[in-house]
Amino acid sequence: MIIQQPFTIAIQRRGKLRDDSEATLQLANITLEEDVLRSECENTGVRILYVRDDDIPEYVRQGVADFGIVGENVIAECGIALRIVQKLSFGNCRLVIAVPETSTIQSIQDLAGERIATSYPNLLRMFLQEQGIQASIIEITGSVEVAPELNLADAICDLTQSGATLKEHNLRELVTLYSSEAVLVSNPTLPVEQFITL
Ligand code: PRT
Ligand code: ZN
Repeated sequence: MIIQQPFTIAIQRRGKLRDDSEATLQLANITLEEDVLRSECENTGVRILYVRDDDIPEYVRQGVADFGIVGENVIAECGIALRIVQKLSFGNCRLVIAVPETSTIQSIQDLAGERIATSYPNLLRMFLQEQGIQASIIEITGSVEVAPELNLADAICDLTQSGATLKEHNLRELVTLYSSEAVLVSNPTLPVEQFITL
């Protein structure tokens, strides 16, 4: 990425995307600071906002940030229309439905009438609708993988990368709903080429 004029970019403050986001920006000579909410890079004049990943689409939609780096899964779930400027080849993961290893649920049709815990209710609802399956969506914000153990749900719909977490909780994958990676996004009205050349 070559910078044509300074801009504001929102990235994840802490979490799985932080290090790779930093490495991506470093390639454009943009340096980050630790444990701050915002900073301005001396080399380039680029302003950085350090936020929760879930808030990045809204920052970009509102124009508070010109660009953002976020998982496609977050954009798809919130439904905000953003331009994908570049796929970044990190943060790869899949949104899957998984069930306890001992469950009698063997196919997606067997999910009919069952309870599925997730932090991705919109993507799950769309998938179930497409498949013509009626199931209850139990919306929770974290630790989705323990929901079956607690008898809160019969299945989960959650992100997985290595699969280790599913295995730890004796869960087996039934189906992949969505494959995701981190992307550089902008507001659809932003004249991207005035700010950067890829
Ligand atoms: O605080 P903030 O809201 O910013 O962070 P967060 O906790 O919501 O997000 P974070 O840092 O966990 O993830 C940020 C983004 O990284 C996600 O939106 C995805 O785009 C991407 N990503 C890539 C992942 C994973 N891989 C991943 N493995 N997000 C979450 N996971 C979870 C997974 O659900 C499991 O619980 O990490 C755990 C380990 O996964 P396994 O399969 O490797 O065991
Ligand atoms: Zn988040």
